[in-house]
Amino acid sequence: MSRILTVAAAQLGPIQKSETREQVVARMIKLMDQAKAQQADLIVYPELALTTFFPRWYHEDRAEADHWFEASMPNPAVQPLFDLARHYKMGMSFGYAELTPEGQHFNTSILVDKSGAIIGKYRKIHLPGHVEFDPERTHQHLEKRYFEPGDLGFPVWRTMGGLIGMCICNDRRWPETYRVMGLQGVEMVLLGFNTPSVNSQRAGEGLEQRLFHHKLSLAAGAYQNATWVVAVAKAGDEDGHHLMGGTMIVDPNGEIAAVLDGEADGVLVHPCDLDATRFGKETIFDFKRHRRIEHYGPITAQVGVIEPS
Ligand code: ING
Repeated sequence: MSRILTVAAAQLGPIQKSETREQVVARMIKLMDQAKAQQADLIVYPELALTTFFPRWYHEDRAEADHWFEASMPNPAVQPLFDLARHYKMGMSFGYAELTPEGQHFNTSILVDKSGAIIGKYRKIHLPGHVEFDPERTHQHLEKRYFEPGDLGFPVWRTMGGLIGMCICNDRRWPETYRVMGLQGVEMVLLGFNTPSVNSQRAGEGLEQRLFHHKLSLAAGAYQNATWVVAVAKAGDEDGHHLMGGTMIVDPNGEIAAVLDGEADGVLVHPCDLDATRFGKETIFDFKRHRRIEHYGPITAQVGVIEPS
């Protein structure tokens, strides 16, 4: 049996500080048209898809960064995207900076079903980087300054004929991310990312090693939880700061099924058989048969390392 979900990974090239939401949405609509032409059921856009990766810019007063945030979703700037997705009967996911009515700031992604309804929301839990300006770094990565850790956990939703979850960028490096969704039976994890091509604290770590760790993290998460992983980049040079590409779709065996080359706007469409997750979930990663939770206590009992005395 096959349950095919045809997914379009919609990579965005660079978004400059000067670009408006309307200009970005117009680019996203062009990608949705391309996805429709290839019969995609679901389109996945990157992390912070509506703006430049603004956590690279330091503001003494954090409120000066609030203009990068969306105070409502949908809103007039993105409404054309929702309207077209509903017209195309296409599911959609994208990331954006969320400012809640209570004044909380999250790095968020949403899942929109084929009727255009927002059925899922995820708020980034693993925030990388730092809070204060760090002169030692070649560039700033101030996600801990501008966002709070997510407060929604790692949910999975039954939609589009399968079990779909989301995470965001740095989350993909943490096995707990995938396992919590794996324990809900996830069959496809959607994640957007904005990854600087160089390590701000280790000049020697460049694009090649960054891409290696990216693929390693996706393949491990997919294989160890028998799930598809759809990873979508915002890439290219944003105001002199380079973000890597690496948009790809990884199958439930941890194999890379499809890759999009380059750093420009583009769609990567692949028919994902959700039933390809069954073998792994029913054999080597049949959690209920193999896991030994009586030995896993430290994973949730402690945050950092406690070395033996
Ligand atoms: N970006 C990077 C990422 O996790 C990073 C930050 C890069 C952390 C490399 C560690 C190593 O891909 C975001 N936005 O999380």
